Amino acid sequence: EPSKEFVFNYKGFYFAVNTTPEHVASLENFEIKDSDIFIATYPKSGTVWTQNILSLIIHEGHRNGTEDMETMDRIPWVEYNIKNIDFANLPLPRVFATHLPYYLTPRDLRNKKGRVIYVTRNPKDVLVSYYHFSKFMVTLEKIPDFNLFMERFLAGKVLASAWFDHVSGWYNHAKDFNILFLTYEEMKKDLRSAVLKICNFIGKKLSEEEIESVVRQATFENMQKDPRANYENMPDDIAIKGKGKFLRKGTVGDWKNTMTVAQSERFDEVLKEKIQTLPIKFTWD
Ligand code: PPS
Repeated sequence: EPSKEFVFNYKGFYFAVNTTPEHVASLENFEIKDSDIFIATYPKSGTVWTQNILSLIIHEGHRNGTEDMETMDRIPWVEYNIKNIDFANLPLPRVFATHLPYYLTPRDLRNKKGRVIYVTRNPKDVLVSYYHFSKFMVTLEKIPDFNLFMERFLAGKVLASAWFDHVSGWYNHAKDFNILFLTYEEMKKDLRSAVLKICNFIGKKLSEEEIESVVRQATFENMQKDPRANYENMPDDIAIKGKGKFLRKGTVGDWKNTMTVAQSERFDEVLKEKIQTLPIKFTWD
C-alpha cells in the first residue's frame, strides 16, 4: 500500500495529502458554467503542455507577451487548490486542470455542461516521466528503485491510482461529457493540428499569425525557457528546487532509455491485452 504520509484514498482513488476528502467531496456540487474548460489527464500525460496551449489560445496578452501570469495561477488544479484561488471569481472562460477520475468530477460536467479536454500518453513514457517526477516532488513518496516504482504503478498504488482505470474510465464514459480526446503523441507529431482542434472545440477563432504564435510558444524548447509556462516557480513545500524539472525531456519513446527489456516485457504482461480493449492506439516511439 502507498504510505499514508503521502496519499489518502477517497472512493477508490488516491489523492495527495495536500488536499482533503472534504474538498474532493465538495466538487460533486461544484457549479459549472457553460464556458468552463477542464483539462483532464492521468499524471505526466501532457497536462502542463495543454494548460499552456489553452492559456495562449484564450488570452491575447499571454500570446503577445504583455501579460506576466503563470499557467498554474491562471489554470488552477481543481482538486489541489494549493494557492486558495477563488474559483467562483476567475475570469471567463475558466480553465481548470485535473487528474480526477471521470466519476469524481462535478455532476454538471457529467451532464455535458462545460467542456473537457482529455489527454493521454503512451503509458511507458508516463511511467518513466512519473518516476523522474517523484524524485523532486515533496508531495510524492520516494521510491528510488525503478523496478519497485514500476510495480507500484502497475498495481495502481500511486497518486492517481491505476493508469488503465483512469484512461478506460474516461473513454468508456465519453458520452456523458462534452469531450475532446487528444494524445501527447499527436501533439508532438503535429502541434499545429492539435492547436486547431482545441480552437475548434472551444469555439475560438484565431488569425493565422496568432495560431503560429501559439504553436511557436508551445514547443518544448520555448516552454522550457518560459517561466510563465515551465512551472519552475512551484512553492518549496511542493517541489524541491534543483532536483528535477516539470519539462524534463518532452519526447516520445524515452521509456527505452530507462526500462530494460525484461521490465518492458513485465509491463506488457500486465497491460498489453487490456490496452488493446481501449478505442485508442498508442504510439510507442
Ligand atoms: S503533471 O505533473 O501531471 O502535470 O505532468 P504533465 O504536465 O501531465 O506531464 C509532464 C510531461 O509532459 C512533458 N511536456 C512536454 N512535452 C513536449 N512538449 C511540450 N511543450 C511539453 N510540456 C511538457 C514534460 O516534459 C513531461 O514529460 P517528460 O517525459 O518527463 O519530459
